[in-house]
Amino acid sequence: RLEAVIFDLDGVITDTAEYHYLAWLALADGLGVPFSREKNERLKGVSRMESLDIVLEDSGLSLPEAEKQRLAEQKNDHYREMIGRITPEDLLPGIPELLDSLRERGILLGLASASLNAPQILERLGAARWFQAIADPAGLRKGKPDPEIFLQAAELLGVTPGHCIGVEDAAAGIAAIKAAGMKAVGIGSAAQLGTADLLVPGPSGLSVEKLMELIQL
Ligand code: B16
Ligand code: MG
Repeated sequence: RLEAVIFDLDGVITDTAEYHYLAWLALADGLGVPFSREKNERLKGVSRMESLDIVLEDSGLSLPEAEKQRLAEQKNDHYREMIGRITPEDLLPGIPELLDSLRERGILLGLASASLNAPQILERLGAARWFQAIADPAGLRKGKPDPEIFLQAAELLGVTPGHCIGVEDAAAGIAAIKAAGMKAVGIGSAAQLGTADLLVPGPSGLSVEKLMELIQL
């Protein structure tokens, strides 16, 4: 029986993935480092500092830690400027209906976002009211693809992973969900998320019925 659905935020509930891309692109341009949408795929679900390492990996630059912190902060300031304009209109199509109907069935909702900005984004979206638990990425030992963040969300909800579904737009996130022993729903394309148990192009392709079918215990 399905007891809980644990959602990723960026790219699943709202399209902040695009703002992350624009902020990293601006940073890379400023440094004269090549950056592409293809490379950006690898940053999805990955923490800020790890993302910076990926952005810099082929640059030949070897920067001191303090400089890397400064660059990460610069990217985050730019990103926060963009997310400051988010409104409830920025919930992805299908999300309000899906979250409402899951809650009507008594299914618990959790958030497993690697973003330290997630609480502010939820607030701006008016989406905090749907969630019974929000995992805290700041205290994690390992990020996605490690299952830790999904397991933490399940624990906070008081449910066992076998009764949970995770929803993700990132390859690292799908790997994390599977490693947690949950069913994985991918939002995106088979090229990136081929290992998901159910794949849809966007959240409007999901329904409570489709999700419940994934767990028939
Ligand atoms: P921040 P998610 C992730 O959020 C993003 O996908 C990833 O691109 C970003 O680097 C990470 O959050 C950290 O975000 O810089 O805001 O702390 O997809 O796990 O909701
Ligand atoms: Mg994501």
